[in-house]
Amino acid sequence: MFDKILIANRGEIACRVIKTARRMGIRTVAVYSEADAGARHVRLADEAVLIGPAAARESYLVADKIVAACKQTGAQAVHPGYGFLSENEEFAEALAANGIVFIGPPVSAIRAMGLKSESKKLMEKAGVPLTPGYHGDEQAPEFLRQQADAIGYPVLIKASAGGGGKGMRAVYKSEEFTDALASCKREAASSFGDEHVLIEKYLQRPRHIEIQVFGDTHGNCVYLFERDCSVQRRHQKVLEEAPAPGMTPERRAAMGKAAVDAAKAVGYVGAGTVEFIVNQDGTFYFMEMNTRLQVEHPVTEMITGLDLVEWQLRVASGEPLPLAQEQLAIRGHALEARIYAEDPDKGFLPSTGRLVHLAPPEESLHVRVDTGVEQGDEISPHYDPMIAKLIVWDETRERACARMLQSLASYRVVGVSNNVGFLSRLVACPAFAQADLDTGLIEREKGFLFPEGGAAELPREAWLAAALAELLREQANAEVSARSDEDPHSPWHQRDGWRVNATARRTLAFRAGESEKSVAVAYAGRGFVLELDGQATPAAGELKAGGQLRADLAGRRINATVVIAGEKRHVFLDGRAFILAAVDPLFHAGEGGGAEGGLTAPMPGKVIALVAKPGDKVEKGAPLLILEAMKMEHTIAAPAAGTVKEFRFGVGDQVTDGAELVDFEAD
Ligand code: MV4
Repeated sequence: MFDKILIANRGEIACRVIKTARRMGIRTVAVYSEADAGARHVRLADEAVLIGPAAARESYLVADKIVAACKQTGAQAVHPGYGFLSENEEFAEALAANGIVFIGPPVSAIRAMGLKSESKKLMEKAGVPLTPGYHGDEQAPEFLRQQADAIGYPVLIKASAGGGGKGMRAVYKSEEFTDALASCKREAASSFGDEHVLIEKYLQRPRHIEIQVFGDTHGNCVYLFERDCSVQRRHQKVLEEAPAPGMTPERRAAMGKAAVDAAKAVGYVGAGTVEFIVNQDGTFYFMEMNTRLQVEHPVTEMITGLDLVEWQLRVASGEPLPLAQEQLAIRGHALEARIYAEDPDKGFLPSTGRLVHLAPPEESLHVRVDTGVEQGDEISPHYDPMIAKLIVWDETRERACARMLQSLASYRVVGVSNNVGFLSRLVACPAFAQADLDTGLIEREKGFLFPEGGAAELPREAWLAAALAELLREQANAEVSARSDEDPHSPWHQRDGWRVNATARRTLAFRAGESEKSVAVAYAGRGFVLELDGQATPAAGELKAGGQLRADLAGRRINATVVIAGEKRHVFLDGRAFILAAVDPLFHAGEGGGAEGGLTAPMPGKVIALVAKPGDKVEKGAPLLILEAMKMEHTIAAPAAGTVKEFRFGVGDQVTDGAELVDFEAD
């Protein structure tokens, strides 16, 4: 077994490989780009080597730099993860030439499976079922039309040099074929520089079911059952599961045998995946073979109880497969959801930024989170914006779906747009819940998945939770301010709303989407009375670290999380996430001195609390000081992210309208 391995990757897969290596007592070397200097995989590894600038083509994709890092650290083997150089023949050869083990298949297998048309010929020879069609060299239009007629419509014309759904054209009747063929050839020539096409029977409503295979250097090869990856968007997998719903033991054995035959046909060693396209009636056809560990391998690990990276390390060091086929079995059902920093309401545009708040669900025997980031890390524009993979397991599919919904509901992400809400709707949608799966599910269910008018109407409790958290946070800030004041017991530090001849009232306003609501606040002993939409609700509660809110709303106890990010209030409540923006009626962000320089008093009043301190670096919207004016309290907040230089007044000072209150320097 190796003493030290290098992981030639980043993000969640690098962290995941390090975790297994560490459990096996193998030392780990990470490589990182300048953009990843603070990344989690660098923190987890025993040592790390800087290999270049942020751009992958100058760092993670430069084979020579990886080889140099191995020599520099004495790493005996390289785990390539997925993507980057994981299926790069030249990289595997460069490692071999330097006496470094590539943890993956032989170069010959990578090469054989890299050419889609060549791989189909190999599969045909091995008896692996191919989609009915014509894959030959004869390209005369009339000949191809006769082939299409013989296959039976609808047929699919595919560019041989295409892939990932590019260069495919469905044809529904013979008289359309010749024109469609001509346009496919033109597109293939311009897109791929090769106008060669193949013709296949068009599978309508297909499923994507793949078989995990594993070969060793002693001639053994097993299959570790199947994964259903039909839920995709633009050929990107979104949700994966194992086992495949509706799979019969006979069909599983047949697909497993076909996959093992495919692997043996190319002398496969290591972890590999044979992908099949499957009709709704279960008939299956070879699509392609991936010669790497797949992103979705955890669902196979959860139903078999195995660690596939451990198998990879054992096999790469010359050991035989740890188990034989008859020792492998399925238990329960697993689902994986890919958590991404992307905006489903903006066509899944990637979102970058700092993860101001990141709270994954608690891990257990049922819940696993494979992630490459922690709270405070950046989602960089240089790489895939994956935040994590959330994997759940339970005894049945139905319970696994419930577990997934519960886990997604407690996955809190603040600082970047994300797809957690979309994933929740996807798992909850009837077609998925009933396992009515095919590669067109997301498109077919878009009405349910992308509700019109954006976020649904916010529940009353979301507005009240935001207001209550605001008040409790101000109380906490004032207590902090009091403790640092020379007169900590001054009544001015109290946040109980006491006034000489009446209890002060104030208003908090919030906006969510198109709607804006005001919450009238009356102080009532240790709590408040919050009036919203004409209805008064006694409210009290406790705000703990991380924005955890335990609230009592008219006797109803609720738990929520309210996270401040600038003027935004992210409310996580009852499994859903809501984004509100604080609209302080007297908040003059950018007015009264603007983002630069001091902030001026919006009216005559008295300074009753300094919430920030000179030297504090604050986010936009963070409370700086509180004025009392017109029998109400007014929070003067940071007009932008920046630094509090100094306060012009102290607690108890009277200020005139327009008085300069604080010297503030925006970032
Ligand atoms: C097909 C097909 C229907 N009929 N072939 C898409 C890219 C490549 N993986 C093959 N693909 C397909 N080939 C026939 N004869 C439908 C697809 C397809 C698809 C396949 C698997 C997973 C997702 C897909 C999304 C769209 C189309």
